[in-house]
Amino acid sequence: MVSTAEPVGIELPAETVEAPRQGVKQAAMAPALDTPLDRLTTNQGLLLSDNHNSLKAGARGPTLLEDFILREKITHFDHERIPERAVHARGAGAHGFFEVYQSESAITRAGFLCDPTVQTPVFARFSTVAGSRGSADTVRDARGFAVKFYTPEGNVDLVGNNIPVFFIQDAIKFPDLIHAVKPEPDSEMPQAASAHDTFWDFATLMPETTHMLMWVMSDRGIPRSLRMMEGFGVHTFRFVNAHGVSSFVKFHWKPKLGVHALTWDEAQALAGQDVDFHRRDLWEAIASGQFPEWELGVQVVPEADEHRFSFDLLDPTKLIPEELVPVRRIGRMVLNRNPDNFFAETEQVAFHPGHLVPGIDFSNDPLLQGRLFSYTDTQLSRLGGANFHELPINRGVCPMHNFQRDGMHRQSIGAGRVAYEPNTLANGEEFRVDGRSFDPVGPAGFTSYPEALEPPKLRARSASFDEHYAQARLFWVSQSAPEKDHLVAAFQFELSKLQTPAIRQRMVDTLAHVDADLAQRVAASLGTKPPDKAAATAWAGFREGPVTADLAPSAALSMVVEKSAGIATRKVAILVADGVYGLAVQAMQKALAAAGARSTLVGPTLCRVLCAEGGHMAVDATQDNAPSVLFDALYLPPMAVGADGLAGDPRALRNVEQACRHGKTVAASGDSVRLIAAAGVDPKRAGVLVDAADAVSDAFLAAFVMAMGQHRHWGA
Ligand code: HDE
Repeated sequence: MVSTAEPVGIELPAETVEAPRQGVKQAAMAPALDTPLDRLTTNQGLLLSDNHNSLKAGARGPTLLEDFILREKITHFDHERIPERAVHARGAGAHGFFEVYQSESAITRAGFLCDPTVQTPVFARFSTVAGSRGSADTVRDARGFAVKFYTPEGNVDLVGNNIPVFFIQDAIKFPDLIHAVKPEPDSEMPQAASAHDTFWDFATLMPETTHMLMWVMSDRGIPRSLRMMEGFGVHTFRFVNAHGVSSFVKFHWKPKLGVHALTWDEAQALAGQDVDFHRRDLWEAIASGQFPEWELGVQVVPEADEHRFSFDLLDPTKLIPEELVPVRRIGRMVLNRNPDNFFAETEQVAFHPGHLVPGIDFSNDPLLQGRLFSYTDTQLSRLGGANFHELPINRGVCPMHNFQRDGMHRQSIGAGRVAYEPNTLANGEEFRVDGRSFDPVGPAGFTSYPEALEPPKLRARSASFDEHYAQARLFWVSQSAPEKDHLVAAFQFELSKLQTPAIRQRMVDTLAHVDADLAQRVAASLGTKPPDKAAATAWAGFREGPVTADLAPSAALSMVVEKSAGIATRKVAILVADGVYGLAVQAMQKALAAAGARSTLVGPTLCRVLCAEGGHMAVDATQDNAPSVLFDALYLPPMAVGADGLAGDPRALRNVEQACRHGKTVAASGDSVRLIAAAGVDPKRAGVLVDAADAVSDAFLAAFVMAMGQHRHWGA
C-alpha cells in the first residue's frame, strides 16, 4: 500500500497529452514571459507602469476612451461572475485520495476498485441544496456529497447526498420540487429555507416526499460538520465484473469522526455568527493536518435478489436497511489538500452521475435516468460552453481522444486535417478494423449492461413504487428519544411558519400515516384539527398504495453515540480573565491537544490577561467574537479568589447558559464553579462537570475528555 504520509492531490497533465494517432495536444500555455510576481502586466503581457491612475486629459480632466488598460481590467471584472448552480450553489471542496482495501474484482471490473496498491486522486464538494451561493452553511437542508475520482480509465463521479433517499421518484418532478423549495418567485423569500408555504404545499400533495421529509426534519438536516456526515449514492447502481456478471449496489460514505449534528437553536445562531461555519471547519481541519476521512461502503444485492424486498430497489425514496443487507466497507477517502483557488476548483468542478468507468453501470431508477441528462446540460449554461471538461479541475488524468472540435473556450489544439471518423487520412495510411478507423478495444471499452427489456412505451409509474409510509415509520421508530424530540420540534417550527393553515393540516394528516404519536405531537402546538389519516388518504388517494409490514427498528438510522467517538478535531473555548490560574489552563490545553482537540483562549477583550501566579497570558478571541455556538465545549478555569473573573461578565454567563442548553460539555474549576449557578444552570445537569479545586487533576481532565466524546448531553 502506498504511504499516505505526504498529501496526495491531482497531478494534472502539465504537458502535451499525445493521443494515439490523431495528435490532440493540450494547449501549450505560452510560458513566453516569466513575469516576476512583483511586476504587473495586462492580460496580453504588457508591463504596467501605473496600476492606480487611469489615463486622463489633465490630472483633473475626464478619463480617455483610449485607456485600454483601464478597459481591459474593468471588462474582466465585469465578467467575473458565472451563473451559480441551479441547486447546490453553496458548497465547499477539497482534494484528497481514495484507496480500496482489497481487490473488488469479484463484483466489479472498475480498475480503481480492483487495485489496493493505487491511490486515486479525488476532489470532493459538499453543498447545501436550496440556498444561493452566499447563503449560510448551517440552514436546515440536505447536503450534497459529490466525489470525483480521477482514475486512469476516466473520471468517476459519485454525486450523492448526506441522506440516503430522495423527495421524489421520477425526474420529471424535479423542477417542481426545486421551484417549491427555492425562494418564492414574487418576493424571492425566504433564502435557503424550506419553512414556507410553497415547499409544504408541494410536499403535502406528493406523499412520496414523506420519508425524505423525516430525514430533513431530523438532526441530519443540520450537520455539526461536513466531516461528520454520512454520504449516500441514493440510487441503486450496478456493478459488473469482468465476466459480465452484474449485481445491484448502493454506495455509502461512513465518516471516521462519527455522525453528529447541531441543535436547531445553534444552527440559527451560527447562520449569523459565522455564515461560513461548515466551510471554515473543513478548511481549518485540512490546513491543520487533521485530514477528514470516510470509508466507502457498499450494499451489494445479487441480480437474482432484485425482487426479494418489500420495496422496489429502483425507488429512490427507499433505502435498504443495513440489517437486511450489511454495508461492507471497501476503501477509504482522505481529504488532505485545500483548493488553491475557490473559483477555479470548487466553483468550476462539474459533476455528473454519468461519469463512470467499465465495471459500474446504472439501474433503471427513473430519478437517476433523468439526472443522466441534466448534469451535462446544466454545465452548458453554468460554465459557458461544451468544453468544460478541459478546465483543469474537470480534466481527466487518462489520455483523451475523439473528433469533437471547436466550441467556446476550446483549449486543446487538435492538429491535422481530420476531424471525422471513419477516415484514412489521419495517419497518412489506411487503418481499418471492421470498417472503422479506430481500434474498438474489445472488452476494455465501455459497454452498457445488456439488460433484457420488454417495454411498452408508456408514461407510468410502477405499482411497486406506491407505498410511501413504511420506511418513514421505520425512520421514526429507529430514533432515540432526544432525536424524536428534535424531529417533532423541526416539523412544528417549519409548519408554524406557514401562512396557509390548510397546508399545515395536510401535513399533520400525512404524519398520521407515519405514526399517530408523531402526528399528535406535531399537531399539539399548531392549532390544527386532530391528525386525520383518512383525510390524507382522500386528498393523496391517487398515490395511496398498500402499507407493507413494519420493518424492525434500525440502529444505523439513529445518530446517537453509544460509545465515545473521541474528541479529535473538536473545539473547546477556555474562558479566561484577569486572575486566571495559568497552570490550570495549560493542563487543560495539554490534555485536549493529546486527545486531538483544539482549544481557544477567549478573553473579555483581545488584551492579554493577568495570571494568578503572576505573568500574563495571550488570548485568541473575545467573548463577543467567539460565542459558545462556535465550540463543542467550554472550560471555565479557576480564578484567584477576589478577582473579578468572569462572574461579572454577562457575555460569559450567556455563553455558559447557551452551551448547556445546547447539550454541550461545560466544566468549571475552583472559584469559577459559581458561574454555573450564576448562569441559571443546575450544576448537576448532565454534561456539567465541576471541581472546587484550583489545580486540575488528571481525573478531572479525563472526565472532561470523556464527556465531550459523548457529543451532547440531552438530560436535564
Ligand atoms: Fe442533482 N443536480 N439533480 N441530485 N445534484 C445538480 O448539476 C438534478 C439529485 C446533487 O457539488 C445540478 O452541476 C436533477 C439527487 C449534488 O457540483 C443539476 C435531479 C441527488 C449536486 C442537478 C437531481 C443529487 C447536484 C446543478 C432529479 C443525490 C451538486 C449543478 C432527476 C443523489 C454537485 C450541477 C456539485 C447538482 C440536477 C436529483 C445530488 C441541475 C434533474 C437524487 C450533490 O444538474
